[in-house]
Amino acid sequence: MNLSLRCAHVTRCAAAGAFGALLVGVATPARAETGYDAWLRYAPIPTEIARARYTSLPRTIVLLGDSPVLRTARDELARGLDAMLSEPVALTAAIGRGPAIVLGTRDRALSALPGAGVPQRLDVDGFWLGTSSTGGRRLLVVAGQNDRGVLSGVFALLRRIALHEDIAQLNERQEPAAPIRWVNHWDNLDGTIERGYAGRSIFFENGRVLDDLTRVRDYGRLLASIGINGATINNVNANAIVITDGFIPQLARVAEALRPWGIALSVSIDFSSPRRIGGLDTFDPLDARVAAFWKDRVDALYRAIPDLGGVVLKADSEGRLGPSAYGRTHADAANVIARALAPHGGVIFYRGFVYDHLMDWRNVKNDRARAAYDNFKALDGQLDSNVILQIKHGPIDFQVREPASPLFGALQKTNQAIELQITQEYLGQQRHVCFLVPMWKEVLDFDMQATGAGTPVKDLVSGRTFGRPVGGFVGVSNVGRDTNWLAHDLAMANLYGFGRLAWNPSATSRDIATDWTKLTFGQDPQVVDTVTSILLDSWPAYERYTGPLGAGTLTDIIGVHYGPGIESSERNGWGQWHRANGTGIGMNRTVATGTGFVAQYSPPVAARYESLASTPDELLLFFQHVPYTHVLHSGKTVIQHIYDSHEQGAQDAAGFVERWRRLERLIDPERYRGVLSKLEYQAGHAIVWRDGINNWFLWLSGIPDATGRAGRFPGRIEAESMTLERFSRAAVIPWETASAGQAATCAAGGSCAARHTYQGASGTFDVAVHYFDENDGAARFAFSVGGREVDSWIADAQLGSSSPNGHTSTRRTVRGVRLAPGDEIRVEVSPAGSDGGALDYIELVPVR
Ligand code: GCV
Repeated sequence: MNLSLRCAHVTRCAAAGAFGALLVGVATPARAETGYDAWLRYAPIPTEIARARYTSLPRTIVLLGDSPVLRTARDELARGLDAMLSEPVALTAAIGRGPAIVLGTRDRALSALPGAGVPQRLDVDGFWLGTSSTGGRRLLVVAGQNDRGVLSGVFALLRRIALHEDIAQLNERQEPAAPIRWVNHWDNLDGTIERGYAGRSIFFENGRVLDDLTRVRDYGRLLASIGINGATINNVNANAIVITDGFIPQLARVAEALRPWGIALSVSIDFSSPRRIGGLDTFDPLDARVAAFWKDRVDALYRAIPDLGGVVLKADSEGRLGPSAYGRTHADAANVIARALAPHGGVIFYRGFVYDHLMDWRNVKNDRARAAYDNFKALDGQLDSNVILQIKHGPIDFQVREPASPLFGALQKTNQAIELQITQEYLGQQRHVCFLVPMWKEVLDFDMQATGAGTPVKDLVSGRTFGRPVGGFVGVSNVGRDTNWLAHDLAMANLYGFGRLAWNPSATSRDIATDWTKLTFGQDPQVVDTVTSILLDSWPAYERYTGPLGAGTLTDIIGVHYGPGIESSERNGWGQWHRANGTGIGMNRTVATGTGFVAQYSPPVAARYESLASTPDELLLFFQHVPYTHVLHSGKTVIQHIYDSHEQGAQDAAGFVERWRRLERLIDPERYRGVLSKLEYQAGHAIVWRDGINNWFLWLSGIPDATGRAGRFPGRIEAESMTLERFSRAAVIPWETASAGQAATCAAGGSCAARHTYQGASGTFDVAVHYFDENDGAARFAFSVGGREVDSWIADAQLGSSSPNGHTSTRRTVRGVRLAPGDEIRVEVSPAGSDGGALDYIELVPVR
């Protein structure tokens, strides 16, 4: 340990010496609550709790051994204790006579403290937290199976303290469910992120690794605190350059930033690299020159990064080149690279996300859901032992609800990892709150009945069921440069939850949500109840207003995957079909009359999905095509369920705003306001979804809503029916994403205005102004009543599109507007850039 350096980084240095104590309070910059520290805020513990629970906690940390990860563990513990308990701690390298917290690997702890109860065995990365009074001293021991285990143990201890738990009598042994707990990033070398919604890459810019890797180190800290042990930093749609001699030193810098946190770096590779960067005329995996190329590149990677985790490969999918170019199998492709990695102890994640995106949609027997199984089932047993098949959790692509991929249950001699998407690509893109842990758990807990009952997905992927040497969990985590990492403070619960589940997939959604809330927002019971319940209600709400009954997320699947775009799924080769027509909806995937996908499940599971009677309502349209009048187990018809669900979902989203508002004085103003504006936006966009989908099904089915709500909008005044100054009327595409299919657009230059003279009874109203916030400019909107401007705003959001449609459709509510007969309501729009400042409607909602 370089003591002079250490002193430079601490706020108080009282004593130093070879084995002497160094009293430190590790500097914790006082930060505003920006969300940057996420769940590692280490908020000060109230004095009465600190006195009651932590007075006897030793203030000396003894580190047995030395390594970058062990030093990180010691420093993190010092940092956390100093921040939470406001007392400096002493750091030493030897156990003295006084009380101490002892950190070390199990082997070292066992030999230094033979009677302390350290377990003889621990699984890889596991740890033990225990208290002992060996030799009359009070000791708290954090023993790890390895250095990473020590670090995880330290974070577990800090979490207990941050949660105000009693730690007087610790005897806790924890081992992760699986050796693979990795994140993937879809970052491009130019700094953009595919499906990233929180700013540019924290790793890359302009074709290089960023000079300042502070954020990477801080991200490593977040990941380590939840037990993640690997990170792939570049897009699976990989740039071949990453493994060139010119680029590898840059990767090494990222590896260096992550190493102290016990996170192994890995890279996505391009299968055609031998041809693109290797000077060969082929990338045929069975060509000896290609094998030599991979060996050369992998050796070069390991020379620079000896602890590289491995590589990730997307091949023969969505236009990426793969072994099919030479008539070779995926096993040929995976194994040629696996053999180059094996001498270094590296692994290759071969993605199971292989499908034909140019499928003939007219053939009703075609089915994208079949692809993963059809491509890989026959290869079971042919993949080398350091190949891991990385399988998306459902058979399509991270839709709002999918059944578990049948491939999980079909492989007995292949290592697997489940791929979960933390990034909310189809689930609101971190503008909508959608806590994904309950959705993931449905899949992880699902019993595939691979060899009879008792083979849940979580045991298959961890390798437990069939005794595979390696397996686990991969989360696609597209954090960005936004201060709070994922743009929405509540979205961080998904990153946290992924780590907790990868460590222990049996943890409950409620426990994860509660812990995250307490760590992120504090312990006030009202805050904890409210935030936890919003999280737990959020996925069901999102499902209700976007795609109930297993039809998929009814979004624009050939665009940005965000707002409604129901017909975009149909009549193209991408295969996310819902097959809605005038009489019914759903993909018939049965064996008897459909695509036969159901047969990919084990017989008992297949039997459940084959029969209309036993298919659960929530997955009905994934497996069956039914008439709109089909009666669900709930007793409702399918069409009425669609109408009701969308009404309910929009109400749920509105309810989140009301629930959050009650926390105003209980949460710091920065995060309170940040989340509030996101929730208000979400409530407006949920209405866009509700109206788009209900109008579309009302039109297509011709069956009215029994409650009379679908298609009826009391208080709504269409922009195109207002008195328009310089506005033009324009059709919106797709039609269902604008009220009455049209908008008033201000493309004429200068300002445009829409006027309406109120003729109803006097009263107070919340007035919703519904407009389109396009990417390509920043239109100014002003709302006036009787010549007085009541509200104004700039529409400058980045919603993924520069046209009026379901992505850009946005609602602004002007609250508490007094209206009397004859009052003129005026919306004025001043476009800037090419944003046409389109207005859809205003809606008057009486305030009771
Ligand atoms: C990185 C979906 C996404 C793509 C993604 C792909 C994949 O198709 O929309 O952005 O590509 O999945 O997982 O490879």
